[in-house]
Amino acid sequence: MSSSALIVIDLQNDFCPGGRLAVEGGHEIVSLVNGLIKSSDHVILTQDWHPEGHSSFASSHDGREPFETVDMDYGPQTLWPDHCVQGTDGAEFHPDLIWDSAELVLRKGFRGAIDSYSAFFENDHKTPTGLGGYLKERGIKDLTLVGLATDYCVAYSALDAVKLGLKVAVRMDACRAIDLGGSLETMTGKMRDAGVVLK
Ligand code: VGL
Ligand code: ZN
Repeated sequence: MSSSALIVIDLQNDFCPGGRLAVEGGHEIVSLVNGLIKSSDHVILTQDWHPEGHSSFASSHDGREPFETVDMDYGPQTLWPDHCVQGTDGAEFHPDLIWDSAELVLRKGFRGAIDSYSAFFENDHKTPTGLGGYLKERGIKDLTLVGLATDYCVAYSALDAVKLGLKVAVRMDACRAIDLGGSLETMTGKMRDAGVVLK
């Protein structure tokens, strides 16, 4: 029998107000997400987990500022303020998130030379995180995604999940966006076109 899972994307301190890459209203989704965690059969969390000096940090590129784009071997990469550094408070989950029932915490973005927005593939769109295989082995075919940020890690995860043949819904009310240069509209359109159910 196939089953379904809730995937909570990057609901971490650095993406909430007061954090180093704060998403407007990021903290507002916590109680809604807690309710969804309670009513889900299986819960998986992702955790953005960068080493110090990560290549996605503007501070690692001379003369570059956060939110500029650079060309990496694997394609264009937006530069970010330092965030979610391994072992720091900013990388912890929001303190009000009740995630005891989570069956898997998947860390991503831990390789210095490459970023990973998606929970399934790093930003070269080739290197797997292992999540696809994990879900396959467990017979989980149906996903609901929530978390931060709608237009980056949530959207890239949703699009990859569809490519892997999974049935995917995004609870937009339990997500918040960075919205850089129209990215929310662009990525919402891409999700809709790909067959992601936007709730
Ligand atoms: C994210 C930018 C950089 C996200 C992670 O979780 O959406 N965005 N790292
Ligand atoms: Zn990151």
